[in-house]
Amino acid sequence: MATNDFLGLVSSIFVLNLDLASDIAQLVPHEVLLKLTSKQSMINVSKSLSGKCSKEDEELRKAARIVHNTEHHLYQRIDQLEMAEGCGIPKYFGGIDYSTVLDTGYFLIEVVKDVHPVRYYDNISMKAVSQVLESLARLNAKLISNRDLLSNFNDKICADFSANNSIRGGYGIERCAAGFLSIASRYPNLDREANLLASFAESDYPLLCHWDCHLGNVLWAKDEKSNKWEMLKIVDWQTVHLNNPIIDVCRITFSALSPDDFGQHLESLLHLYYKTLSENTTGQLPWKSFETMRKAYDLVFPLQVILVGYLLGNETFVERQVSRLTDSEKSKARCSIEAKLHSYVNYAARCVEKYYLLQKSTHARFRFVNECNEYIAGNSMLD
Ligand SMILES: *[C@@H]1O[C@H](CO)[C@@H](O)[C@H](O)[C@H]1NC(C)=O
Ligand SMILES: *[C@@H]1O[C@H](CO)[C@@H](O)[C@H](O)[C@H]1NC(C)=O
Ligand SMILES: *[C@@H]1O[C@H](CO)[C@@H](O)[C@H](O)[C@H]1NC(C)=O
Ligand SMILES: *[C@@H]1O[C@H](CO)[C@@H](O)[C@H](O)[C@H]1NC(C)=O
Ligand SMILES: CC(=O)N[C@H]1CO[C@H](CO)[C@@H](O)[C@@H]1O
Repeated sequence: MATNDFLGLVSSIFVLNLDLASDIAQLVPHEVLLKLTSKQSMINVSKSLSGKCSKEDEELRKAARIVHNTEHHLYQRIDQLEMAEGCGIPKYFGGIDYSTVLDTGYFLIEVVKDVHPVRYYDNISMKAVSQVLESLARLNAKLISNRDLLSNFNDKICADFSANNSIRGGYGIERCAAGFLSIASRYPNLDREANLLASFAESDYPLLCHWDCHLGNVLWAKDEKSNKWEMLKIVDWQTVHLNNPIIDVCRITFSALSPDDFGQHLESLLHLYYKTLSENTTGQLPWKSFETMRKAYDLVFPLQVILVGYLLGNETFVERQVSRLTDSEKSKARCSIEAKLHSYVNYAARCVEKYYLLQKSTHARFRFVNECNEYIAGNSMLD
């Protein structure tokens, strides 16, 4: 992972080779991955995106602290509970958070080998995507079995993130809900639909949600000869918090699968997720039945597409995705991205039509999606 392909936007990532005395060498790994986040890198990224540093240093330091600590604490806690295995989470070896030092925090996790760099034009196989769904389901199955653990997670890992999520405009459901309520107040004729969306898809109780579980935040292996994909680890847990876990299911299925696989295999993937979750826990699931979960997927899907999908319609974003390719590969990759965008905007529009619009006219459907896009574009939190 020591290549530029994996350099984080805000964090710096290094592979360290530890040269240790032989008695210690048995206890710690030879190689570790160091992920380091500093106040200054946060400021630099903010400047490079907006052309200026619009926020106060203090606020950026706070934001850096929160996102960094959130991920750090997740790895630490999962490791203490010996939950890394089977849940696709890298093993944790140590680190220091921002409570100890003011400007920089770091942590050490396992080095993952043979990672295949992915971009949005890649189609990850069904099998590899099902490994991600199983991992996410196992993680939450353990937390459902032990509700004390779940509240512990909330207090120890996500507390700052959840409580201070106004820093970048908030995340997930709360932000969406606020967004739709604001649509309702701005466009009285969309009042009913927007209010429906604001209260959308609540699960009976929230579980751990990665929130940014798109194909790029999963490390994959690919055997070029056999074209076999495999999930290695799920990374970049900076935005983990308690929320509707179906958000992760939406995000990974729509970003990673080819449009064909999405169309053909979505149902069986959702069944697999539900089965893994229900058969690995003794507690009560957040949904009454598979059908309730299935509906939650369709309710959450359009919002995920509105929040994330519009990136694929952005030329700058798409060109950045294809920049490493040769000219002939580029046009194929652009088509591949467009095909994905087309497939999930279409699915999202059908969900909107099915669940949110009383008036099932095409005009109403597109007006609604446009209104949402307009709102999100004006308040974008996705830098
Ligand atoms: C931030 O940017 C400055 C100047 O562009 C550079 O010297 C410095 O190394 C950067 N720091 C980090 C942590 O990225
Ligand atoms: C991904 O799959 C779609 C069909 O579902 C195909 O059109 C596209 O070319 C594929 N992309 C790549 C990079 O193979
Ligand atoms: C969880 O459930 C699946 C599907 O029912 C099963 O195959 C698996 O062995 C169970 N245990 C774990 C740890 O995934
Ligand atoms: C596309 O993204 C770039 C970079 O984030 C941004 O500057 C630009 O305004 C976006 N274009 C549109 C049409 O939203
Ligand atoms: C870094 C930071 O500002 N953390 C705050 C997040 O919110 C909690 C609860 O409101 C505060 O106690 C933390 O200080």
